[in-house]
Amino acid sequence: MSDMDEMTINLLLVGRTQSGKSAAGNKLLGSFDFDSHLSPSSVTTCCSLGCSCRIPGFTRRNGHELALRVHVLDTPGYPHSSLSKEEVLQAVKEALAQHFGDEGLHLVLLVLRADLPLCEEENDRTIQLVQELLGPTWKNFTAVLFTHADKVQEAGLLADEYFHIASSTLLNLLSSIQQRYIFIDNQGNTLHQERKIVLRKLMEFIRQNSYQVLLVK
Ligand SMILES: Nc1nc2c(ncn2[C@@H]2O[C@H](COP(=O)(O)OP(=O)(O)OP(=O)(O)O)[C@@H](O)[C@H]2O)c(=O)[nH]1
Ligand SMILES: [Mg+2]
Repeated sequence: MSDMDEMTINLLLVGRTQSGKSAAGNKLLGSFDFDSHLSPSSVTTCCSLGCSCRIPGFTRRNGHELALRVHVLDTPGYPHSSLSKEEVLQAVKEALAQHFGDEGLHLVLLVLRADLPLCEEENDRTIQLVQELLGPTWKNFTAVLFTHADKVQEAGLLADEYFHIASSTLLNLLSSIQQRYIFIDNQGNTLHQERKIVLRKLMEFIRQNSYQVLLVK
């Protein structure tokens, strides 16, 4: 909380390289802060913080109307095409301490491509990284952010059907984080209204977690 009439939410993006982390960060911020493009090598090689403009009258808390500010920490993917696991871990730990060391972290967004199967080996690697970053309470602060929702839609898959045929690895992951997930399409032009819907859903996850923050010093 940064002001009496304003709330700031601190978000961390993690996930495999080229999953759409930076594009998702831009969408959440309503900006183009992060370099995002198709590449046969990892684009993001260091952590960077993006801060949104103030969104007036976004939410209410204890009977008061509050504006919202969004802080997003974009990170190098893991596995990465040129950084080792230790290098990614070190970079993210330092950035977390630098940017969210005082205020804490509200939510980790584990970015997965909705159009690719989640396999056990990949999931184990990512979860291990998240655990090493955040400690044993990581599950309370993690939500899955599915990118490439446009591809799923193009394939004519509805949400029920998607989860009916999804891998057991994915279903187990979602169950372990109390079904906190959101689908986004980073491809088209982001409408202001669409961004608000995504942010409202994230705020709901944060509210359900009693606005707790994870201290990452
Ligand atoms: N169709 C579609 N393409 C997407 C979506 N999200 C990201 N992309 C594309 O995927 C590619 C990689 O996106 P990035 O945002 O750079 O992904 P990243 O995870 O930050 O990648 P690294 O920094 O290399 O680890 C880009 O060409 C994006 O346009 C999406 O929701 N739908
Ligand atoms: Mg990136």
